[in-house]
Amino acid sequence: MSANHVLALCGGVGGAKLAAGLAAVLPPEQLTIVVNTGDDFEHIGLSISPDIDTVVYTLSGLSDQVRGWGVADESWQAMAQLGRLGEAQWFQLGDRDLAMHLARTRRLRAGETLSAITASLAGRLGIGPALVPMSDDPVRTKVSTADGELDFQRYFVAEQCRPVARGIRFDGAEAARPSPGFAAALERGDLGALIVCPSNPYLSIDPLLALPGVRERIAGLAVPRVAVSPIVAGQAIKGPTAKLMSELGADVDVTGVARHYRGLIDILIVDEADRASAAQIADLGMTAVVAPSVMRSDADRVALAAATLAAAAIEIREELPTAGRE
Ligand code: FO1
Repeated sequence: MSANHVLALCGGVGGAKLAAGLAAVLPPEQLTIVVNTGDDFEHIGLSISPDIDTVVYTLSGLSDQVRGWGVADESWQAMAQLGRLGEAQWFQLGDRDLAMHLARTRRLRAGETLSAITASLAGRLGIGPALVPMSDDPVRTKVSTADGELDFQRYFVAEQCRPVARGIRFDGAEAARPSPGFAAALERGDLGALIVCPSNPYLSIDPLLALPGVRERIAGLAVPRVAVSPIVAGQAIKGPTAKLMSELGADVDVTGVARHYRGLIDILIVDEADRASAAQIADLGMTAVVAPSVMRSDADRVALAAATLAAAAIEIREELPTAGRE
């Protein structure tokens, strides 16, 4: 048995792009994508799993690439009507996107697990690799700020990350179990690599690491463990990563990312712009591998996925899809 299975840990937008690249270059049975559910919440009676949605829409080609979340060619009739009826407007659900939340909510209420529902809905949209929530138990990210503790979506969407963050906790994580798919992937005999996608380390990857046993298991994995830095030249590629890192006292550069993943990661992929940090990353016990890390097109995603897998010594399909979409 060749050890070539790839386990990718992923949050929303940036992580989903690399996950799409990995899905393009690996046979589906060779890839498990585990997604953060710390952002999940209930809104107007519906169960929303934003990072799962972003990964599903990105891998199925349905995502709105400009907005970064939700479905392309969206309309907002239901939301407008809900507004007329006095329902909250701070979190927008498009008409097409609503279908996802309705289907998920109905099935959760009927007693199915989030894992089973995610696998089924992803399959319906033509996604091949295993797509797995980090847990079937509720874990809710809470951000402690100068204005008090905020539920994640209140902090992220309603407050646009404006309050200064003082700390983050993952409510429910101690009692939650890794989902069966996540736990099984960590124990696979044919596991060949762990990839940490360029998601926010604090908001998107830490919730997975907070699940009982996960951090210890990853720390003890004997396969190549590769993270892609979500910080390039001291700036976040997307979202509030840089602001949050600085508020939490971390260095806002690739060394800050390396320090955060110390003991869990062997190789950190950094952009050409951060080549000069290689020695400092080596001091933290990791090898820096330089590869273009800003994904603007489909071809960029494929190229970064190929570079990441090469760093992990995983062979990929010889014929790469190269068609780029800007
Ligand atoms: N992000 C926003 O900034 N505003 C929204 O109204 C919004 C709605 C939304 C609906 C469904 C969904 O799956 C995601 C949505 N997001 C929205 C994105 C999301 O809340 C965040 O980007 C992630 O939680 C962070 O990874």
